[in-house]
Amino acid sequence: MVFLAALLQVVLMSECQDGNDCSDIYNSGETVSGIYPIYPAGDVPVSVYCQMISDGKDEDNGGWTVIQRRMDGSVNFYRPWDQYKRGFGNVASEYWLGLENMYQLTNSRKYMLRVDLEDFDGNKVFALYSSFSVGPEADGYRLHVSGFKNGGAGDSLANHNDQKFTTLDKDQDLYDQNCARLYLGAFWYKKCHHANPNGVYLWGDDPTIFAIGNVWYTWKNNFAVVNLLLCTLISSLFLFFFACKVKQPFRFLKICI
Ligand SMILES: [Ca+2]
Repeated sequence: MVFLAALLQVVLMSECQDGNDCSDIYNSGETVSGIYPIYPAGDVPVSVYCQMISDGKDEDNGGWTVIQRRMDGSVNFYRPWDQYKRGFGNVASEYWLGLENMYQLTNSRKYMLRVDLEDFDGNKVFALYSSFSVGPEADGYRLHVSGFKNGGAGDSLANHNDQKFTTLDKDQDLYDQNCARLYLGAFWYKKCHHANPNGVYLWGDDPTIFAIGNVWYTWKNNFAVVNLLLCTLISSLFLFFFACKVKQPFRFLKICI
């Protein structure tokens, strides 16, 4: 009886509480994409865009938490450390969820990461990583990403694995200058990047500009293949989504390596 009462309490609590992330919200019956509150740290709500997929392949279906998105150049992403830590932008359009929120989420559950990319001609590709986590601030919010599967984009994050996060005012990269200042973004730079999704929104191709745009180095560079919808999950309950819908041309040059 005591056991049943405890079980009932757990069930009632799970039904009454909002989810820690979009997968919880999806599993509670909300299957419409939109803005929802999530609780990365368990108490303080954070607004986020949930990409809900219920009519795709089994591996795509679920609630995906968008942690970064570029889509119209409406938000300036060249910002200092405290803003990348806390998060900024507009959850209805372009935003960064915040490193602390990413740490809190990925510290408590196992997540996969999906990077969706689209160019100005409407070509869409993605990269999928079966494991994604961000370390604590004390360790520079270090990136841990592995288990790459190609959705046509190629693997431009391997170069960034195990790197600390660098912003214009906090240089934690391995280059002798500040990569964020050199390439007008903020990221888990190494020396400096193969991917620069927080770079400048360029609105079109400009061959005179080098590496400051939303670069995904491996796309269309003989590394990318087909398998556009390939996607596997660790668990249907724990999905993670890194929407980087970068509607601008990509640069295919290796930088500072
Ligand atoms: Ca440096």
